[in-house]
Formats: sequence, C-alpha cells, structure tokens
Amino acid sequence: MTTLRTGLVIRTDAKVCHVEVEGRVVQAAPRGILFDGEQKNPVAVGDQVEVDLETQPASLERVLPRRNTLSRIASSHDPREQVLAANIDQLFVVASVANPKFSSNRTDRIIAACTWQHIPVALVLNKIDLADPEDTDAIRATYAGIPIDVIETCAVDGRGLDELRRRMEGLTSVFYGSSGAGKSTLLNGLQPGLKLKVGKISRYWDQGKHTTSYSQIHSMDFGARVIDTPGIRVFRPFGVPQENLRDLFTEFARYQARCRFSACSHDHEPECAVFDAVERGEISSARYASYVEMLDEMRAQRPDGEEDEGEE
Ligand SMILES: Nc1nc2c(ncn2[C@@H]2O[C@H](COP(=O)(O)OP(=O)(O)O)[C@@H](O)[C@H]2O)c(=O)[nH]1
Ligand SMILES: [Mg+2]
Ligand SMILES: [Zn+2]
Repeated sequence: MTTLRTGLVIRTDAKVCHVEVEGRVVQAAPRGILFDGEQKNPVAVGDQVEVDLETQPASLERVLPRRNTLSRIASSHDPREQVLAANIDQLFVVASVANPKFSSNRTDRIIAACTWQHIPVALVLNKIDLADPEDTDAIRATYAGIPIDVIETCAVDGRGLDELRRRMEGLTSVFYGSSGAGKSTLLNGLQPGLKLKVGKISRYWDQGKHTTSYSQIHSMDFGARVIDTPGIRVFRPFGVPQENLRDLFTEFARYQARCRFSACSHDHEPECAVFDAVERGEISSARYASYVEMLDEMRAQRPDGEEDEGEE
C-alpha cells in the first residue's frame, strides 16, 4: 500500500511538476491519464495535488478540487483552457505608465478574467519615477472609478513596497503584467535576497526582454506567497459566455438598465445608455474599446492576435 501525500505545485515544466510536500520540494511526473481531460495543462501552479513518493520519479496522482483558476483560451489556434494559476487570493496587475507604455487593453482583459472568477484585483503602477504625473493621474482616475485600487510603486527606490507587503501578507497573490513592467524587480525589492533574474529593456522593441517563461510560486519571509507569471500578450478569458462579458465591465452596470434593449450589447444597438455615457466621458473610452474588442473576438470565435511572449 502506498501512501499518497498532499502537496502544493510551485512550478510546472514540460514533463515534471515541482511540488512542495512536507517542507521540501520534489519533482513529480503527472500520470498520463491526467492529460485525457479538456484542459491544455491538467496541473497548474497553485494546485493542491496528491503525490506518490515511492515511485521513481515521484508520481503526481491527482489534482484536488480547485477554489478558482486564472484561465485563458490557450491560443488563437487552440481553444482549450490553459490554467495559469489555481487557488489564488488576489491578483496584482503590474504595469508601468511609460517604458513600456501603459496598455488599457491588456489591463482590462485580465481584470475581466478576475471579475469572472471573483478574484480580487488591484493595479500596481510601477516605475512611477519614469512617469509623467498627468498620465498617472488619468490612469488612476479611470481605474479608481471602477473601482479598482491603484498602488504606485518604484521598485528601484522602494516607494510603495510597504503598502504592497501589507496587502500581500498571509495571502497567495499573482503578479501579472507585461514583460518589462518590473515584476521581478518588485519581488526582489519586496524580499531582498530572492535574486530573481531581471531583464534588460530591449531598445529595439521598446519592451522588456523575456526572462520568466513559466509561472512560479515564491514564498516570502513576511508570510506571503506570490505567483510570478510570464508575459502574455493576449489574455482571452476562458469560459465566459458572450452575453456575460458586459457584466465584467462593472462600471456599465449603473447605465445598462436604461438601454432600450435589456440584452443590449452596447456596441450597435440604438438608444444605448452605455454608449451615451462613453460619449459624455463618464465611462472611459479606452475601457469601452477593450470591451468591444473582446466582444468582437468572441463573436468571431476565431480569436486573432499575437502569440505569447513566452513558451510556457
Ligand atoms: N526606473 C525604474 N526601472 C525599473 C523599475 N522597476 C523595474 N525597472 C527596470 O525595468 C526592467 C525590467 O524589469 P523586470 O523586473 O525584469 O520586469 P519583468 O519582466 O516584469 O519581470 C529592468 O531593467 C529593471 O531594472 C522602477 O520602478 N523604476
Ligand atoms: Mg520577470
Ligand atoms: Zn447598451
């Protein structure tokens, strides 16, 4: 009789998972049968799993039920669910105002995914030292109005890190953002000694060089776990029915009862109260543009877009 032990998946590679079990990290190979399901990756970072340590290598036998998942459509050629992380308490969208330039589209996609899964989300505006204060204020105003908390940080001088630590204590958080936004530098700043590799900004693309190609959980001495995710160019939330997308842009809610059609999709119908609010400047036009792009993508059911930055 073998005894199965329960552990936490802290990293997944192509063939093997790194599992924290009874205070140490073992490499375990998922059983073949786990790959028979609908998901592209049956095991994700953050999963609680059962492992058999008596086989060589250790065998990952079972994934325990998940509390939530951060899932996207794998790619434009693969409609399956790709789970980026499981069992998470909150997500921080890490972005910079400039270098690289802030992208509302990228931000709004991940916010929609978190809203769908009821995962609390906050926006970290890093590299505040490089930002034009007017641009920062505009972004803050847009997201504060949703409402989403905005935390300004500078990973190189330490500004905002105490607040971030306070918010992370006792929880498992995901850091999500473009490559080059400063996620690794922030994590190193939050816990000196972590020594994560930091990428140089490539001038040619004006974008960070890719240095993190898989998700990984780091345990912080101040009592927090954080999942560092690779840069993903296009996040298409998995499993969201088209008619539910509008509810993931929560600032539409107070207007949409006044649309002429109760099932208004807010993009072509007459007498649309949401569209009117965009025209009056009460709803951010950048947020509205993100919504329309995601809606078009769902309607086409053949999502276009660029590929990932990382190979995962
Ligand atoms: N000026 C400035 N540079 C930063 C800041 N945070 C990170 N960087 C730089 O931005 C580049 C990319 O950082 P990195 O942590 O690798 O980004 P990641 O891809 O999100 O992990 C590196 O050259 C960092 O030194 C910041 O707050 N201010
Ligand atoms: Mg990184
Ligand atoms: Zn409408």
